[in-house]
Amino acid sequence: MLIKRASDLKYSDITPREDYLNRRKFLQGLGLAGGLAIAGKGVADLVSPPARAYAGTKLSAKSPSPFDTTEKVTPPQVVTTYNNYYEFGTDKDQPAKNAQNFVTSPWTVSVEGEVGKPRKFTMDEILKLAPLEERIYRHRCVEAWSIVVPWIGYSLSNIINLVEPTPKAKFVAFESYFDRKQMPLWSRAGIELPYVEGLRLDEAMHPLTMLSIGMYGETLPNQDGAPVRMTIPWKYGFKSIKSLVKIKFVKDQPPTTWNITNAHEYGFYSNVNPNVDHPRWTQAREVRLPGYFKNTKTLMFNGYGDQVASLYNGMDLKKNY
Ligand SMILES: Nc1nc2c(c(=O)[nH]1)N[C@H]1C(S)=C(S)[C@@H](COP(=O)(O)O)O[C@H]1N2
Ligand SMILES: [Mo]
Repeated sequence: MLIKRASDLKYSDITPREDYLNRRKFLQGLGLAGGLAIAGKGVADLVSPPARAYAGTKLSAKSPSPFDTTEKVTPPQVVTTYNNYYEFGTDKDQPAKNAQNFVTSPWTVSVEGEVGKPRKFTMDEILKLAPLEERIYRHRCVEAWSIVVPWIGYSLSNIINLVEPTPKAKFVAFESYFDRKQMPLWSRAGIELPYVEGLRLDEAMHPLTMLSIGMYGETLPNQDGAPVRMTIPWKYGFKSIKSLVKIKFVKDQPPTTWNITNAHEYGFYSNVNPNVDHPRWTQAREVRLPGYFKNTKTLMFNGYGDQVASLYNGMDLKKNY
């Protein structure tokens, strides 16, 4: 989110990745890839990020899904090493390294607030609550890069229906796990923690709104939000909150991390919208990873307009960004 940078860098979001890849290419060119040891301190670290930066448990899930995009799936090596998870560092390659020992078991998710049947779910209960589905979604970060990921999970509506929201429930507030000890870089994140997000109840009930517990056939790696996260494919990536511990039904629009951090740049809705530029860069195009250039056209609602546009009938989406 580049909150630390004052200057208007059009490709600011891409540069770190280019540097990273060029650095890797350079080292590969020298024949140093594949974990070959060389004298320089820390270099092995740069050349050989593990092919899979996690050891997941296999999950079987129903596929294909009617929600699948037919676009090419992004290699898992990219999705597991190029992350935004500020609690574990603000550089893209930091979460894969710093979240490796993050303890995600035991884990409970508290579902509370304006509901008839509040309760805490263990991960075991969440795993068995509804049939697991694999859904290949486009995922578009507000920084103008995008990936295509086979997530595993199910519609959040399965949980919402179980807890029976009261008529007062108009919004859903989400909260991430936060632990200063396990997340020592927290003080440098530049955002208030715990990370919080929110949806309108009808957005949360939409079948595309997914509670994800895995990807690429396995449980989630820590850096991608283990053990359970949200995936909301028509909104910018920051709405898809990781390592969920609380889901609270509320009357009023809840605060959201990036809106708290910089209300001028990040709104509550944050629907992917090529017609509303970010104050510091265009949103009309994106970099499809692993790529270098913003040469992929960004689609309204990230291409999910047929399914979600009606949620916003009569709303000015330039004002409600
Ligand atoms: N708790 C938490 N959730 C988070 C973030 C974060 O920093 N902390 N980053 C968000 C942003 S900006 C994006 S783009 C996605 C990235 O998900 P990915 O790393 O699995 O691609 O996670 C979102 N969820
Ligand atoms: Mo993002």
